[in-house]
Amino acid sequence: MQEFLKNFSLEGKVAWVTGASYGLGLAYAVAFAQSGAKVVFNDINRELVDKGLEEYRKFGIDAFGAVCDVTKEDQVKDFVAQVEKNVGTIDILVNNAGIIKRIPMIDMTVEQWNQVIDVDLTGPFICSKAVLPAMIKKGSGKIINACSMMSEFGRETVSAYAAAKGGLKMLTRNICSEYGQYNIQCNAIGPGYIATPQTAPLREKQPDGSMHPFDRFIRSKTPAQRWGKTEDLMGLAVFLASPASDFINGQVIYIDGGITAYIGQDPGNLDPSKMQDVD
Ligand code: NAP
Ligand code: GCO
Repeated sequence: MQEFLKNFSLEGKVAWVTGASYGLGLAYAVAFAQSGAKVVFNDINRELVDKGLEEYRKFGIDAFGAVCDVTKEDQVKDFVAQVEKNVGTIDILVNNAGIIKRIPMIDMTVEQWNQVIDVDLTGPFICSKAVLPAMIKKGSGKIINACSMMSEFGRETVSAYAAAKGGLKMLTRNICSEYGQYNIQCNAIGPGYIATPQTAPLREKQPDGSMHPFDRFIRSKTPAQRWGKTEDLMGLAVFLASPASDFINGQVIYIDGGITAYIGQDPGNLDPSKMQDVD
C-alpha cells in the first residue's frame, strides 16, 4: 500500500501557486507543502505577501513569497528567475490568481472587462509561458488552471469572468495539445461555489437576518446543499500535481458538490434548519 501512495507524493518538487496569500491558493499551497513540495507564491502587493508568509508559518511551512502581478510579463519573468535562483526549477504551476467583477454587461466598461480578462486569462498564459521552457528541458511538468462553474455556464453580471474562465478551459486543452509530448500535463480544477473572500458577497445575510437570495439559490442547485470549503479542494490539487495523474491531460475536473450533475430544486423546498454553514 505504502509503495502505491508514493504516486501522490510531491517530495522534491517546487510548486508555484499564484495569488496564494489566502483563499483557494493558500489551501492548494498548504496541501502541496504537506505532500512534500517546496511552495513558492506571489501576490499583488507586499502586504498580501507578508500576510501569506504569516499564514504559511502558522502551518509550519517555510514558503518563498514575492510581489508579482500575473498580468505583467516582466514581473512574472523576474519572479521565475528569483525562484530558480533561490529555490529551484518550478515543477508545478497553479494559475490560481483571479478577480471577478459582478456588473451587468451593458454597464461594464471596456476597462473593467479588460481587467478581468487580463488577470483571469492572460495571466495564466503569461505564467504558463514563463515556466514551460524549463519544464520541457526537465522532461516533466504540471500546470493546473483555476476554471469555474463559469467555464460551463453563464450567469447574470459575470460576462467577463465567464468569458475568461471559458477561455481558460480551452487554454488548458491547448497547453495539453502542444506540450503533452514533453510529459507535461495541463489540467484544470473546476470548483463549484466555495466559501472564500471572492464569494463572500453572495453569502451575506440580508438586513432582516435572512439568507442572501443567491445563497439559497446555489444551495438549491447543489445536491450537497452547502457551499464548498477550501479543504474540499486540497486532495484534487495534490492529485493533479502528482505522478498519479500523469496520464490525465487537458481535463477540467469539477469539484462542486454535484452542481454540474443536478437540475436543482425549488429553493423554497430547502429547510434552513438542516443547512450546513461552512464560513
Ligand atoms: P480570492 O479569494 O479573490 O483570491 C484571489 C487571489 O488572487 C487574491 O490573493 C488576489 O489578490 C490575487 N490576485 C488578484 N489579482 C492578481 C494579480 N494580477 N496578480 C497576482 N495575484 C492576484 O479568490 P478565490 O475564491 O480564492 O479563488 C481563487 C481562484 O479560483 C480564482 O481564479 C477564482 O476565479 C477561482 N474560483 C473560485 C471559486 C470560489 O467559489 N471561490 C470557484 C471557482 C473558481 P487581491 O486580494 O489583491 O485581489
Ligand atoms: C459568481 C461566483 C462564481 C464563483 C465560481 C463558481 O459570482 O457567480 O463568484 O463565479 O466564483 O467561479 O465556480
